[in-house]
Amino acid sequence: MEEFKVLEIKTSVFADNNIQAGKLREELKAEKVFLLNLMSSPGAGKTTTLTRTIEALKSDLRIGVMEADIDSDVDARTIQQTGARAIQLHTGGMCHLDAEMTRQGLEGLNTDGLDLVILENVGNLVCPAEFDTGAVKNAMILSVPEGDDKPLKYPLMFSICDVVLINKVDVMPYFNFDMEKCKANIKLRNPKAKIIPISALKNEGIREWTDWLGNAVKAWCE
Ligand SMILES: Nc1nc2c(ncn2[C@@H]2O[C@H](COP(=O)(O)OP(=O)(O)OP(=O)(O)O)[C@@H](O)[C@H]2O)c(=O)[nH]1
Ligand SMILES: [Mg+2]
Repeated sequence: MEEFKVLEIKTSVFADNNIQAGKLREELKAEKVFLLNLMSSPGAGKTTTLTRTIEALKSDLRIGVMEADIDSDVDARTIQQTGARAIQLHTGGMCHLDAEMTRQGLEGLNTDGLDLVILENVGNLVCPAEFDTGAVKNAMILSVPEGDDKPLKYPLMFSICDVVLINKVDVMPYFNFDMEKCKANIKLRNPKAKIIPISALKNEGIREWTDWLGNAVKAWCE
């Protein structure tokens, strides 16, 4: 199997990240490549969910993954085992990616022949929400052990996401987590957000998520 690259990416020299992000989206549209920005706090289940997502979609879509972390290459190694094209991005201590860093990652990954690229952003509920990466859609994972009040505490993150996956529903009996309250808290921040409860570990709820993602990719690439 092909070895993946580890790329040190540098923060933007451009003053206006929003302009760079808009340009990147236009280029992705022209190339018919769909970029998903996946965010969560550390350990909510991004890599596990990505593994399930690739398993479900790899017969229909050619998929690449950019694993962004401050250090290590464990996530790219995990993703590479699925057969998807993978790259590990090191952010030089930054807790988020901006559009220029995302562009560097896409160049390092090489998007030729890909339909879907997923960026696993740095685990954090604050900084990644503040920077448009140029992605077509934003998704986030909130996991049950984090608590149903997180949409109230981290409003920006919930307000910018098109989809919120509520992961680790298999451990709900062990936590004081009220699913209906959590959904209401998300809707308070973002009435349009699609909310999908899943267990990435048990492979539950993944079909609804991958149907949503597959349809979004098709609509973008038409
Ligand atoms: N019980 C349970 N555990 C899960 C589930 N999904 C992930 N985990 C576990 O949660 C831990 C973290 O999962 P990862 O997929 O590495 O989470 P991550 O968000 O990629 O973590 P970082 O990249 O470090 O931020 C691992 O021990 C997983 O096995 C789930 O649905 N249920
Ligand atoms: Mg991970």
